[in-house]
Amino acid sequence: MAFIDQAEIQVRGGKGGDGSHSLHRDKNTALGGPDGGDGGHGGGLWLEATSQLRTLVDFSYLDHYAAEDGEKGGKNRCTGASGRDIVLRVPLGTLVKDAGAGELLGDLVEEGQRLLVAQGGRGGRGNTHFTTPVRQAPRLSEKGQPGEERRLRLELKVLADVGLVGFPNAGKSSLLAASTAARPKVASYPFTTLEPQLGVVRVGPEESFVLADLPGLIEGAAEGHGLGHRFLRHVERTRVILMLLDGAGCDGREPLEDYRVLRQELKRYHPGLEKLPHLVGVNKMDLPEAREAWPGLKEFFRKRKVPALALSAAAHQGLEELVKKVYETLQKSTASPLEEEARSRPPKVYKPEPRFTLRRESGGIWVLSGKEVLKWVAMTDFNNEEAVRKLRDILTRIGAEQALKEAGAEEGDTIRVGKEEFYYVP
Ligand SMILES: Nc1nc2c(ncn2[C@@H]2O[C@H](COP(=O)(O)OP(=O)(O)OP(=O)(O)O)[C@@H](O)[C@H]2O)c(=O)[nH]1
Ligand SMILES: [Mg+2]
Repeated sequence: MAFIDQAEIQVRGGKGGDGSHSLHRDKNTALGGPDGGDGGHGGGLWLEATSQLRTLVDFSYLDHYAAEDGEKGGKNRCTGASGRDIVLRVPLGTLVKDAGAGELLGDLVEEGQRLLVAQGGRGGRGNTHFTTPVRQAPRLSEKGQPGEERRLRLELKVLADVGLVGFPNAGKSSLLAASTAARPKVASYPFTTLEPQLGVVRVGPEESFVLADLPGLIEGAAEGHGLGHRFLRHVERTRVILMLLDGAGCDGREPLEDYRVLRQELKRYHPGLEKLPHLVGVNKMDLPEAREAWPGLKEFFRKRKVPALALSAAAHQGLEELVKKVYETLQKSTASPLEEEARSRPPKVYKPEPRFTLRRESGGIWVLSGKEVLKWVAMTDFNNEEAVRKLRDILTRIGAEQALKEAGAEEGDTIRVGKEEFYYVP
């Protein structure tokens, strides 16, 4: 199955059911009162985190999701049935953003954690609510409110404590296989690993950490070479980076040059990433070339105070020590500094929206707009005079009527709100 770690989807809550404007009739009462019930509420659309999924691939086939609409209200004050909620399952570690504004809506990191991403619309009220001394036999009822609708951007950042970074063929997957129960594919060609692989490293009876084996990086990953940078997003959540170098320089590599390039690519991907605590593992010590190179490498890293260890993933040498050292480093670093940085960013300042806006189109049509106005219009049943009258009351109350007058609207002018058009009557 393909590994997909980002997706965009359109979500919509269910529409609220329309209120009923039924009038009660029976043989014993000459004139019945209003008995129209409320519409049911629309269902909500939720996301839920589960460890059973590893990718966002399901969302690449279908990109529109809607919860169930509420049912219409009925006679005898019967409330319509509420629409069912829909729960979309996403892998643990999914960040949910508004695709437009980019605002972070939630970060689903715990099993079963839920986030409501599109609220269902409120059911319209039936005419029983509108009995007033003046409206003796009201025909007035509301339409259901539309469900909330938005475009979401989902980004998966796997949850791992330690990210394993290195050139292709350095032996990252071999190390994951040697130190965890995971069984990633190991092969002598570059880019064997095409998607992040996770494994749990047991350090002691109670101690463990999650290691992520990431696809190989090469120079120019920032410009899209090799598999590019895109898997580095998964390192952003890790607290420690383990850089694995091929000590034997197979494929004509030079370990120190690899180290330099890896650091550079991390930094190019996300300035600050190169400052995450990191350790170096020099692999393939079962080969004489690696053993020969080791003293020089050891000295190089000692001078720079970078913890470096020699190992052989194939021969299972030096693994215990490496695991211990990684665990120690992990314990010293509490949270990913990059995550912290993201959290401490000042929240965006939102300007309160005006209750409506008014403009005039070229054909002389007045266009009234704004969330609130659109909502009321959507809830109005235009075949129902009472409902239209109520809408007028509302437009007057929020000042739209006044604004039209001041702008010079004249009787008979067309006013457009959303898809509806009506005549202006002062
Ligand atoms: N001699 C020796 N060979 C090793 C060692 N570790 C890995 N290899 C070999 O190196 C090759 C690449 O190993 P992988 O574990 O697939 O390397 P990788 O870093 O995951 O590679 P990509 O997924 O392509 O980025 C394979 O042929 C392994 O058998 C080691 O400690 N010693
Ligand atoms: Mg691999």
